[in-house]
Amino acid sequence: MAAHVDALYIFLLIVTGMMSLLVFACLIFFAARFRHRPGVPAEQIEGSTALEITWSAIPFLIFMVIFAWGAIVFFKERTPPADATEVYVVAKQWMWKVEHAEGQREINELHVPVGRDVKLIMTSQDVIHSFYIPAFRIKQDVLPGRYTVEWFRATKPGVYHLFCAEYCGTQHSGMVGDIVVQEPAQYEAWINGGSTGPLSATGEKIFAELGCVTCHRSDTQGRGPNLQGVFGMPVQLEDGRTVTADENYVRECILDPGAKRVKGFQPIMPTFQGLVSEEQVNALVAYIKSLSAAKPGNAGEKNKTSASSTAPAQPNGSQVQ
Ligand code: HEC
Ligand SMILES: [Cu+2]
Repeated sequence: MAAHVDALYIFLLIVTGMMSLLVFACLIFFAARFRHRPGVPAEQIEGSTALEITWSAIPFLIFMVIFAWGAIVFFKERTPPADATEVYVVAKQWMWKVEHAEGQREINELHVPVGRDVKLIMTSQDVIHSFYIPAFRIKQDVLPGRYTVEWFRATKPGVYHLFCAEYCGTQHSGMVGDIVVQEPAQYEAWINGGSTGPLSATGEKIFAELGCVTCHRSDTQGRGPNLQGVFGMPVQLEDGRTVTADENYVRECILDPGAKRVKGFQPIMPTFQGLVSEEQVNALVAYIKSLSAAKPGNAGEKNKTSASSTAPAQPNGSQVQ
């Protein structure tokens, strides 16, 4: 995004610079030209409709250009491509914890391959932080209690600064890190070295350990909905609303199930607030996502690891109930 943001910014600088020059040039010229001279008294000149329309219409058009251009850049920056590689980020006072779908974890470092779209799914364990990579011109607040996302595609290998850009306590200024952009081959070697297995597989384990499986079975006999193919699909709620099962929805189902009850089920799902860490929630989200073909981005490799036996039902994301 850097080139787009910079182009807009340079345009703003040129426009405001030229306006300043124009204002000062007129100021100096008029002050000299119409000054009070002995025998020639300064006179007040008032009113010119043509002039007023001109200096309203031209700035209006310039502002609309800035508005449209800014909106285009903004929506591009705010909309992660559907097939982006997903990376989970958990912020805490005062560090960045990163977890890749492949299972690699790192602290205050984020390894990414050059030329690939990367989507960060971020949350905080305590206060508000902000994930800021100046070189990529992206910054996004990281909030406790929900996910926020941002995305980028690194175009040049190298090491780039990561800063926390939201004052978050005593050692806020030390909450920094490195974005390590590698050539694809180097990155493959890194991502495959010494990992604990895919994040979705970790999630599957937690899903069993916490007893989620007792209610959420892969057939229709469970007391809770079958979660196959749910992710990315619309869900009908008890109160009549329809919501999309995205990361924030799954997260809320786990931590505050009362907030959105699925239609046609007893409200028996207990809250897991306080029982699971942010990392465990991320793993559960990754697992539930892996049960669905709706996300082309990671469905591929994850389905192979955790949902191969139940895969056939998925392509049209068949809805539960
Ligand atoms: C006691 C049974 C029970 C347990 C244990 C349970 N759930 Fe649920 N879950 C339900 C029921 C019933 C619903 C549907 C009603 C509702 O939304 O509360 C549901 C809904 C959900 C949904 C929304 C599904 C949809 O179709 O939109 C998700 C996601 C979910 N649960 C995940 C989990 C996870 C993860 C765990 C384990 C940490 C878990 N559940 C444990 C019973 C359970
Ligand atoms: Cu911070």
